Amino acid sequence: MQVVERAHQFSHRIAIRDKHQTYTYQALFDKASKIAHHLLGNQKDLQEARIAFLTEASFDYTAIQWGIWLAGAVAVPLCTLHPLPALEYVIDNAEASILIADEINYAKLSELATQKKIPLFLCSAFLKELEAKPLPFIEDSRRAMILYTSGTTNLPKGVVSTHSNINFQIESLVKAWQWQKEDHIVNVLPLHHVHGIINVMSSALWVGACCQFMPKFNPQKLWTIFKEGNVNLFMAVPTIYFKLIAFWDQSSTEEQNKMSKALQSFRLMISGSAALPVPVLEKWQKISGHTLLERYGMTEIGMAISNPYDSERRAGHIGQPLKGVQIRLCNQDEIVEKDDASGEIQIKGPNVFKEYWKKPEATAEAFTEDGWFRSGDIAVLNANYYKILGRDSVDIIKSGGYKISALEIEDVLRQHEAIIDAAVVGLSDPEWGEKVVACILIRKDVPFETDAVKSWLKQRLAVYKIPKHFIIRDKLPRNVLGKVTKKELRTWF
Ligand code: MLC
Ligand code: AMP
Repeated sequence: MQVVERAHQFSHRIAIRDKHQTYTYQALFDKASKIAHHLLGNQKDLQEARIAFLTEASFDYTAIQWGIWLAGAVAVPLCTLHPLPALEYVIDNAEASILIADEINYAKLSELATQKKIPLFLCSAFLKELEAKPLPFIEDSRRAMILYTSGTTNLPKGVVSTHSNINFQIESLVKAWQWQKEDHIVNVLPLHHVHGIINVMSSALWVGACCQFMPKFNPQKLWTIFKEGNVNLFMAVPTIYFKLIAFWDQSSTEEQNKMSKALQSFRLMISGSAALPVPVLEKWQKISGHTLLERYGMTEIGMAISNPYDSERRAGHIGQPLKGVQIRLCNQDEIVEKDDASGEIQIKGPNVFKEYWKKPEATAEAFTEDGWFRSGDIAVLNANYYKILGRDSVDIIKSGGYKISALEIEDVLRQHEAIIDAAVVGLSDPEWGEKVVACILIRKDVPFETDAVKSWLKQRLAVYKIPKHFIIRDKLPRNVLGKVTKKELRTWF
């Protein structure tokens, strides 16, 4: 919880700018303490109770996260894009005992909260002054946050990080990317994943910098913010750079000049969460004069590998291990010793998560016998720089930076009355990195209409998981064991 404790060093500096106003570190800490007192009620320490919260990216989001930590509880940020069944899954799985929502999202949770008899607080309820009692002392080894991530199982798993994991994850980035209190970053990323939470928001707040929230990414509005001249640091997924480039391309020459000029004063621009295509890096270089710094991470480990801040940033490569993080490549349990030979990236270090929530078997499977975390990403070491080659599972798709499980989508598709069977794959795509597509087998006696199926899916899955294309076939490609051969399926599209 060092990020919260450090706030006292920067009391009068601006911590957050959201759509309403700016807030100092003092205001942030005061609000967080007030929330902690409300949550504690008569208790001395919430003892790692899970508190799930649904708010847009704002001052309230940060104050709630800090308030939960100050009260000794575990923060479970919910995704504002999720439909009710997906939110319910997280709330149930995390066994949340308290829910919090802002005004925009309160109605979405209220029926669920009543049904489950879980108290639901509205952010504004925390305004009332309460008697300030001492707050609990929180050991760094305690659980701090659960983020849900899709994997090779059909339902997302809760990744539990301790305070000590989070402290390390933030501090390693602060050092590697030379964060300074004069920095001002605009955060356009969702706040239920490490990229937005750790790399952007928490790193800024660690050093006394300003984090400006833009809750819904919009290329035009983001270019306007860049042109205002306050922001000097930016981090995003490759799809966002792709969309910024598309907007720049369709602007007038005069406007393009203004946009490019605005980027000249930036200190640093970073890309991650998915492979940065070299043409995007090169085009951004032309537009902005900046070579994007590409880095590699994962919900379970925060960031692990990064191109250097002040020496060569190599296109198509993710760089070198961050200080204090150990990396090795393994091929079928053999450690890869030779350059140019590929293997799975395995990670060890204080950044690595504690466990998958209530899933001891999945946790054990995720580690080797000698304690290295298996990422599932295949890489090679090329003259001192790691390069990602792919993933060991065809069932994991990365679209616009979101990790998506093909199995989860297939399971939901099979529940549709017109669908007998389904297989989902990711197709390489310049905008999204990978695009979700589905091959389905349909019943002859039930009418089938793609748009209707998409609307039906939107009630059950986050919008970014909805397949962009469907093809209808009589059978799926299968191997002799009856398993769908997804590599072959890809060629059908
Ligand atoms: C939106 N859409 C997507 C999508 N996002 N489709 C596929 N993949 C996505 N990621 C669809 C919508 O469903 C909609 O479809 C259409 O695109 C327009 O929606 P939108 O909401 O206007 O899109 P936009 O705001 O432009 O969103 C794009 C985006 C967003 C790139 C800003 O996807 C995003 O915020 N991605 C970041 C995810 C992230 O933070 N990942 C980090 C995970 S942590 P339709 O059909 O309705 O028009 C991690 C570790 C690490 O990976 O290393 O960092
Ligand atoms: P998530 O589980 O959402 O945290 O996503 C983590 C995954 O994103 C990693 O396992 C990688 O597959 C992918 N990823 C993150 N950064 C990069 C990168 N720079 N290049 C390629 N893949 C990346």
